[in-house]
Amino acid sequence: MNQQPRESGSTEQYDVVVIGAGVSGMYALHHLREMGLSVRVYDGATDVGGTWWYNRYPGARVDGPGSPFYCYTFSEELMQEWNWKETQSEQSAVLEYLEHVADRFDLRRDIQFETWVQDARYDEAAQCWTVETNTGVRASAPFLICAVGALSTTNRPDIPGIHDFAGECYHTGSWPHEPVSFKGKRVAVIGTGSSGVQSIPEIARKADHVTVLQRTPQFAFPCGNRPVTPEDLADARENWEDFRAKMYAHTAGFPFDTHERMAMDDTPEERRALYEKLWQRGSFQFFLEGYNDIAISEEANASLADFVRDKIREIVQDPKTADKLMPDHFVITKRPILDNGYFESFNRDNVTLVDLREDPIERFTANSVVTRSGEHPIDMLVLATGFDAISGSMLRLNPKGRDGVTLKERWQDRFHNYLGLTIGGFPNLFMIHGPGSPGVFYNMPLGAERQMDWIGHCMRHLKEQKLGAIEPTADSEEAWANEVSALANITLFPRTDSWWTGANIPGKPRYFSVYLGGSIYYQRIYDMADQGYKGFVFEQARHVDDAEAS
Ligand code: N01
Repeated sequence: MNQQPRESGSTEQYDVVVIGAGVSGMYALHHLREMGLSVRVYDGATDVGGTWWYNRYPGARVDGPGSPFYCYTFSEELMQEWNWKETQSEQSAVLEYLEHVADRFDLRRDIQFETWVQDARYDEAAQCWTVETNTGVRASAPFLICAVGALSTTNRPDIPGIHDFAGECYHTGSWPHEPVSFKGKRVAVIGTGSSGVQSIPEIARKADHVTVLQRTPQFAFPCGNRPVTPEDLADARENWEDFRAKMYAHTAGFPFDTHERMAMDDTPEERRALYEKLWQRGSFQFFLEGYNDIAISEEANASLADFVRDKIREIVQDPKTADKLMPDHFVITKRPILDNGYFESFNRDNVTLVDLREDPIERFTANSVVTRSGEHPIDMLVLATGFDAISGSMLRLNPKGRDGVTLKERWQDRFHNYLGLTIGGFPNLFMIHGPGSPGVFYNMPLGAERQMDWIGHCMRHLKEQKLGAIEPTADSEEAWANEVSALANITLFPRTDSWWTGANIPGKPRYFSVYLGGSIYYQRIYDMADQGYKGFVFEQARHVDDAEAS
């Protein structure tokens, strides 16, 4: 294959088109170039970073198990030379790392920024995808990789009068690049998920007044940010091979030991002592080093939920406000949140909590939000209302597959896919972190690498066998859907409304679409490949001469 793009009429020709230059698209580009392929990446932003380019709201930082293991693993040199400063890195630090990766591997020369792919359609006769962009570019390639992000398409609630609001209005997921000043302003924040919980304490420190508009009270755990010490870095560097092997083996892709103990194996005193220790430590240790049945057993779940509710009561001084902040769903069945002084914010004089369950928003005016109990004058509205997650960015792209069938048509009732990578009727299209993959339940840079490595493996297979197209059968999609659901149904996750179940987007198919098998997933997808790509159908290459020439 050829690394040089070719021109055919006004259509640029590549071996692969990649949509998205975030964490996944950047690795896809690097890996495909290493395979000797010509690649073009399109991204609407002005630079690399994806979610880390867009989510620059105050307080944004890594809210999972953090540095130095939220990173790429494909290059040992990259690991050895990068100095992570904090365990829960700020957004700017993660973006700096990704910019460094782009520099180091000279990625930008094959990325076209400020370019939205508006149309992607499959040409059955030519066995290729053609994309058209808002800048008038038209490009074709046998393969299309959608690295469009699991948390990229913002959810903007359609509340009466919201477009009449004349003050400043920002969504946390597409925060301005220019500094936003809160000084002397009355700010309303809608949303108390990760973005709201991270930003509210920061905004409260600067604004005149903050009105928090809360629909669902949330469990949040101490962020536990601490410096990455020279000793931590030296340990990771010296033992990198061991750490990497552990990351590959761990269910969520981090180099930690999995704990086998169940909550009811311990006495109430022992449980409380463990929860207290983990609370003091902070970060995701609660879930990684706590009991292994919190997401499965109602009793175990209640023991942790009660502990966190007690903590909220201890922190929040006004009992009425504390009552409104009490979560009543199964703990961790909404994405766990790490906070940096969120509950403490409600002890400030300049923060008011509005419980939308008893006092819903009725409308916005030019300068206020009106809830059932009355009017709250505001100068700024912050929408921390999340994303049309997991499937939303694929649907926004809405590729057209065989017979011109759109993805919106194909995904009307559920997000049909096989192995979380491919979709029937959409040959040679691959998703990274799409529905049906471990995606958002896994270390995302590592997951992107592992999925992309499999996609590369699959492309090599097609070339070696002189095959022109691959897609899954309807039966294999159904079997995969059953496997995804069977795993989810062991847990309490499907029993809570969350962005994992699509409940945050009106009209979205409501089911838990993430594959919960963790690292087993990567074994499963290679098993399928070893069995001759079981579950897929192929077409012979119709343009063997072209394929040979390229
Ligand atoms: O979004 P969310 P997020 N009226 O969907 C509320 C990742 N992340 O941006 O719970 C009123 O969690 C909604 O209420 P409810 C992380 O994985 C990573 O905070 O649906 N309220 C909820 O409170 C995270 O989980 C980082 O009832 C409305 C909030 O808005 C994911 O992104 C940082 C509403 C949305 O919470 C999403 O987090 C931040 C309406 N009409 C996020 N519509 C990192 O640092 C929605 N809400 C890596």
